[in-house]
Amino acid sequence: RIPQETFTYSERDVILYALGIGATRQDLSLVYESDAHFGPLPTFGVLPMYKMAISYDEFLPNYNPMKLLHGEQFLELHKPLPTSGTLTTKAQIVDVQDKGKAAVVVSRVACYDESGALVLQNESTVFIRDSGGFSKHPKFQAPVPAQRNPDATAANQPPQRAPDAVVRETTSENQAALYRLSGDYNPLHIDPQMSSIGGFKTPILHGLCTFGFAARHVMQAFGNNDAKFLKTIKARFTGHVIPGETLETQMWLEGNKVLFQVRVVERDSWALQAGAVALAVPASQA
Ligand code: HDC
Repeated sequence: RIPQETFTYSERDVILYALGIGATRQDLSLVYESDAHFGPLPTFGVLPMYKMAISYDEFLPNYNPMKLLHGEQFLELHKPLPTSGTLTTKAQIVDVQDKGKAAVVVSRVACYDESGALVLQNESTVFIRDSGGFSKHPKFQAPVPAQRNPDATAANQPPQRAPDAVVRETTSENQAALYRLSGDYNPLHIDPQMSSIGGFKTPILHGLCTFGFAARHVMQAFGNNDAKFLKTIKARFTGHVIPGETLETQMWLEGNKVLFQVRVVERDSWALQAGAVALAVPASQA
């Protein structure tokens, strides 16, 4: 277990996050505190995770933070997020897997409001290159993985038909420089000297920034920007994004889910796959 933390945020943080994931001055409900519908996008709920510090070097061999990539993200919302407030976060390691060349670690952060009610839960998977092989150690004991919500591990294979909705948006060359102010100060996203240790000549975009773009696209296309629309959201990061590249979110409405994936247009490569939003309120294709 990792110690309990608190996460306090203001309307300013809500606006900064929205700008970080590509909202503009026209998205008044996301960037203007006096708008009648002002409030955080549901994916604002990933931010308390950044306060938790896992000492990977205590249990992984050969750990180098520049070799860590965000692999997957799952967010489950139990209550709408207020426009400001304090959440208490409790974190735990859910699973550690040896992938041979890499280690995969899944951690969970649950957030409670001041009344003690569960507001949201995050599960974050990191993929740490060159940190695998530890299961061959004679003293290694495989951890018992914690139970997970089936939405967190769903394959979310999109159907064969053409997408029901597609949104294309070009990120800014300063996207990562702006997004990091929401709490992920990892040098991989800003410092070319550090990112090149991780194999990227140019610093790459935060996975959760791409995740936020995609969530905003799904909310626009199917959710009428209603924050209550989203119950859970999950995705796997399958390729990096360079700030300034164009993201194309492809979406399919399938029962109570919107399946989605994100393509980098310039390189025709996947950034995010196996994505799904489980709906709390029925979709109305906007
Ligand atoms: O998919 C490859 C890749 O490059 N993905 C993109 C990664 C990326 O750009 N992420 C976003 C930017 S990094 C970031 O935002 C960091 C951030 O600052 C800090 C994280 C914050 C966390 C929250 C705070 C707590 C790559 C390299 C990930 C994998 O590709 P390959 O090496 O080709 O893997 P492959 O051979 O296909 O598979 C090997 C085994 O690993 C599993 N796997 C693959 N991709 C995974 C993954 N598991 C989880 N997540 C992924 N994305 C495969 O299933 C396979 O397992 P098995 O052998 O058991 O089938």
